[in-house]
Amino acid sequence: MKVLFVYPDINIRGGALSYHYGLGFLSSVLKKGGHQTALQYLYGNYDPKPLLNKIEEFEPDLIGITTVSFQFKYIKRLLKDISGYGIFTICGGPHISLAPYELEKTDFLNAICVGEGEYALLELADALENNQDITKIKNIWVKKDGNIYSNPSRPFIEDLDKLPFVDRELFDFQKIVYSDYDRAEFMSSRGCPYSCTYCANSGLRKIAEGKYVRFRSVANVIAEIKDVITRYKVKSVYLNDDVFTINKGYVEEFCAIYKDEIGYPFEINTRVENLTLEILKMLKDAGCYRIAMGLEQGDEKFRKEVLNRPMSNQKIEEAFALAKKVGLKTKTFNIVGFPFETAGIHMGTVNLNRKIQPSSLVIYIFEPYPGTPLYDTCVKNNFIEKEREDEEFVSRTDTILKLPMFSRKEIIKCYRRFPWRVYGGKSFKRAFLFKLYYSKYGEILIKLMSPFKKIIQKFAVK
Ligand code: B12
Ligand code: SF4
Repeated sequence: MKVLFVYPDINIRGGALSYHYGLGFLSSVLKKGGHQTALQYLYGNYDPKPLLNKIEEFEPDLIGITTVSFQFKYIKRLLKDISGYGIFTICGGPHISLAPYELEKTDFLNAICVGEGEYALLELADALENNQDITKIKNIWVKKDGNIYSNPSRPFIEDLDKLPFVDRELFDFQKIVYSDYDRAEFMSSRGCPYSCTYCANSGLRKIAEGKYVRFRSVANVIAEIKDVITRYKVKSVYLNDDVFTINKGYVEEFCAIYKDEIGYPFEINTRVENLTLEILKMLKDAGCYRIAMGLEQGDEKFRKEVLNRPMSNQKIEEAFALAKKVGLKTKTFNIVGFPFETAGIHMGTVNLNRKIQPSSLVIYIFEPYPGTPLYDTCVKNNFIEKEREDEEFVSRTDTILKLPMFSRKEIIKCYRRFPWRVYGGKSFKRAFLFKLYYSKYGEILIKLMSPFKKIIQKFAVK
């Protein structure tokens, strides 16, 4: 059977193309099962034409679309635009897994996958190909003759090593690497042990039985990195796990083997609670050049009570100081525009970043994801402006919330001024470049400057 995957990445901020591990896994498993796969990557402004052309050319029997909440408004339009072909459609991914009620409400959508899709989609493709019953496949919900067949979930995949490596060929992977400073991305785990109220992990962990946080074996990850760096031109590696350092023994084993067998500079995501001088030294010694940590909000009480992130400011400062001590670059992730936040509370985020002086930072405007506690808070308090939900704007640069305590205008102002407030008077080049990046014209500038972005990045975060 021919399966066409769709990766909608519409109106997303930044100049890099991205790989999608979820689709990569699905494609590998389907190919192994004897099916053919192809991809339509939709980037930039909404435009269904490339997808329509791909359908004409590939003639798929099944169309599988991956969903994040922000893209779902475009997905509904796409489903309508391709409905004339009468091809079986299925959506999967974090949004639909946490908002399965969309199946009933969405026209031209035949099925959804709740949770992990590898074995479920394979069973569906096999069943469709052989004209068998498709209404009893675990993780797959089907809409048929006006009925919804909602099936139970299968347990989380226990042994990730049993899965094939992701299908990098499904994408133009070399182009993705080039667009991301010659960096190739990998994931050594699935799941996160924490439950921050704004994050999809808080809901995803509940949708199936079994162990949620799982790591692949170090040998399996190293073998994949070796395979990728041999086949593609890559200069550095990004381990994009939610939290790479959960297990000290794993980090130790990984660093020892990585240093010997790979040796490329690499970057990870981590949490301040996991960081000790010992772990940081191991990472540095193995070639890690930067660690990225979610700071998200700098007011300790707010962070604990509203976001369920109980780490203290002191712990955050210590972790960043230790990282600097061992010579690692740092990056903070920050959010503005949470429910119950005010411009004054947001200044806590500014002040903490100002103290830490990370090598680089990311700020975005809060987006409520269905299926998370903070989304429910927004609904309960009537904070979501329903009429603005389908409005077109670049993701995370605007808000659909109407907060009595923090106006939309103020949120956008705080978002744009953030880098200057953090770096102003401390690091002129960072203040200037990040200010440009987050300015009103940032999106256009990113596009114009993309041929020079490697030079700019070097200059900005050195
Ligand atoms: C790596 C990552 C990225 C990378 C790569 C993109 C990607 N999705 O792979 C980058 C940096 C580019 C990125 C960008 C964004 N991300 Co992101 N990202 C992640 C992260 C950390 C890991 C994703 C992953 O690889 N998981 C492992 C794979 C195996 O799981 P999976 O992708 O969910 O796929 C499985 C199932 O969902 C299912 N499935 C998925 N798609 C489909 C399709 C079909 C047809 C079927 C049958 C099944 C199926 O089967 C897959 C295999 O089991 C997650 C957090 C997380 N822990 O999941 C956030 C996460 C997915 N990102 C999120 C967001 C919001 C974004 C952005 C919108 C941010 C922005 N504004 O720029 C963009 C959107 C990009 C896009 N168009 O999808 C949110 C989504 C929440 C939501 N409800 O919308 C998450 C969950 C983090 C969070 N804060 O909660 N992201
Ligand atoms: S630590 Fe990060 S990935 Fe884990 S639940 Fe919190 S925000 Fe999500």
